[in-house]
Amino acid sequence: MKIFAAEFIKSCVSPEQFPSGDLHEIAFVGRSNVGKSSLINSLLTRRDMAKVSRTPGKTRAVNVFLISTSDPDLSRFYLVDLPGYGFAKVSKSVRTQWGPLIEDYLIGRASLYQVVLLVDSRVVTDQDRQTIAWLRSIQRSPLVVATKVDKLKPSERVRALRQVDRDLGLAEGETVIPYSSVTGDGRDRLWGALRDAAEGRRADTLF
Ligand SMILES: Nc1nc2c(ncn2[C@@H]2O[C@H](COP(=O)(O)OP(=O)(O)OP(=O)(O)O)[C@@H](O)[C@H]2O)c(=O)[nH]1
Ligand SMILES: [Mg+2]
Repeated sequence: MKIFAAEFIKSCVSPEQFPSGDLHEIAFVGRSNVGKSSLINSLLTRRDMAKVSRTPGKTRAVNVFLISTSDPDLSRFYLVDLPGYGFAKVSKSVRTQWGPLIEDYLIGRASLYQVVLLVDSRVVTDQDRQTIAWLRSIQRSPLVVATKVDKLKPSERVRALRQVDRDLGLAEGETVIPYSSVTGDGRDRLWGALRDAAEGRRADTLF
């Protein structure tokens, strides 16, 4: 699959700024600093598409990118980078502004067809567990990606991924996709899963 174009469209701080809903969307959710923006760059093989920072709380708006690829199921779609949750250091007013924006977006967005939840492959937190429970409760069962696997020794990897699976209480048939934005490990698998989801969505619309 070739990525023909990847273009930053806009940064939204209120629902009126969300795109008109003319294309399907894939959104990336996860704790601050878990590696969402890095993963988006790695997935798109673009260095600086989404802004990455060592300081948690870098992404503060709903950032929308327009992607076109050679895959018929993913020929044109929006990729959405959401601000991270669980970053205590941002001011309370900023936090109360973020929460509802993300919640509104995830609950109400008709053109959103796949949520990708990122968790750190080395540690799943209570907030990650609450987030997956909440996503399930609003019928948005996510695709789960375990980030930063390059930080695990090869010998630790299988055990760590099993732990993530257990900690999140994944059901039969739900899997964790290991990913490293440093090595590109997991890129093909994640694209494959996104393609499968898009295919499923097309079948849904047809029947
Ligand atoms: N070793 C390693 N470091 C990573 C990986 N992905 C991200 N990082 C580092 O983790 C830090 C946070 O990455 P970001 O991509 O900005 O994280 P984010 O989830 O977008 O963070 P917020 O925008 O604050 O929500 C940066 O220092 C990255 O370089 C990875 O796969 N491996
Ligand atoms: Mg970010």
